[in-house]
Amino acid sequence: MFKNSKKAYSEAKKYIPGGVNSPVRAFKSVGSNPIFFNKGNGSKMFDIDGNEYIDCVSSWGPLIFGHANKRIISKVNEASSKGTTYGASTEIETAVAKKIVEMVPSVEMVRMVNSGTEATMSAIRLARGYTGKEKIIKFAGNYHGHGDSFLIKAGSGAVTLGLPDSPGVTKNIARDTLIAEFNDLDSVKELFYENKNEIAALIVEPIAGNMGLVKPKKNFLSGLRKICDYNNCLLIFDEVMTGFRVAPGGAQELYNVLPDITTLGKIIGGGLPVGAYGGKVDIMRMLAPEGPVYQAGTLSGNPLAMTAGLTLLKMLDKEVYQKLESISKKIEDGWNKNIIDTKTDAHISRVGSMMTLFFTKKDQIINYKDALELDTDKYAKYFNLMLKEGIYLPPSQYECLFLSSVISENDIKKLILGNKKALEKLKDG
Ligand code: KE4
Repeated sequence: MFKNSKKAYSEAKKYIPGGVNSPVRAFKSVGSNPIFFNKGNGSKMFDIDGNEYIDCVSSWGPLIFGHANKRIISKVNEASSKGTTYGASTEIETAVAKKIVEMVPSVEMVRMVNSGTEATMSAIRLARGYTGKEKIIKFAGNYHGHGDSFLIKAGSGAVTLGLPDSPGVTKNIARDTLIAEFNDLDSVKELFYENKNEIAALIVEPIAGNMGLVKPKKNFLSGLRKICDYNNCLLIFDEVMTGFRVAPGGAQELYNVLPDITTLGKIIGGGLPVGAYGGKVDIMRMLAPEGPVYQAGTLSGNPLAMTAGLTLLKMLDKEVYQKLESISKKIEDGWNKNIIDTKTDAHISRVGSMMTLFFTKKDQIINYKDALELDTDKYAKYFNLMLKEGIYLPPSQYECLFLSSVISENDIKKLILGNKKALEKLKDG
């Protein structure tokens, strides 16, 4: 089933550390070798052994319209025929910035970068420059990319690889990053109490997606807003995954809580490398060349990536979100029925088209401690059983499914049947 992928993997390992350009792709936490893909079309992905899969990962979020969307591809082809980069300004960068300002409630100005990590790293530097303070708060189990300040109990790849603190992060950096408990406002208050007037920013995934999908408890996000206001600290929403995914204006629109800075990525690149961070004018004006906080990037605002992103953002009308909700709810309902019928110790957590099936006896996962008790061995078996059903899930229990708007009724039937067969086989051990 995976002969060519196996060969490709051993070749890749000769030249690329671990044979992959991002750790989660190595499939370490699901105990198998990575699959190599070479084609996507709509809701399907095809590997180099010719196997076809219904894609439930959407490249970790960007592909809300599925693979090789005709409109996006033709616009990018048209743009690339005029060149790939100018290293100078283009009008399409302004058009994307304007669109983001229109769509994201708290964003008045925005700077483009090339990845989510660049966005979060830059947002933290901006917050420190704006407030003159040095410490930051993040939450155990939240992942904000691989910037040094965040690899302190990262909740994505690092947890999956069982490496909460990465070697190479200096103790001075670690010292300026304080860790709070997601969904626990008291843990936040305590840090502010112990570090009076030293905290520049609190960064949070408003809907946590790197412990699997963990929703904010009622009043958690509004509570963070109040605590930050009281302590003169900037509130940063890391919406790299939730931005444009759970609503046109992201989680901040869904929960009606406005951060001071928002980080974005994935969907705004339409599958090409893009990140962005934005916020209030007086904060953003601190950025060079207008202000003293330095940040730059050779390919920031790249015309091809901007073309893909703008084309996609313009397609995000309310029908798309209605479609995403109906597709996602049908899958959730079908899988919940299977969980009951097969008496599996599992439950589903979902916001819009982001979803996780947790293997656990607990009836809810509310923070990192809960997440660390998940049955990751069972998830690994489930992942491989679903592969055999032609269903591609995230290769880690600590990740979310990202469903696309092009999943068909027939795909939904296959997803429900495949899940039932996989859960039944899990029961048989
Ligand atoms: P990138 O640097 O990978 O573009 O974005 C970093 C990032 C920032 N913030 C959040 C909330 C994120 O989830 C991410 C990256 N997401 C992971 C998936 N959970 C990327 C997958 C990977 O590491 O290969």
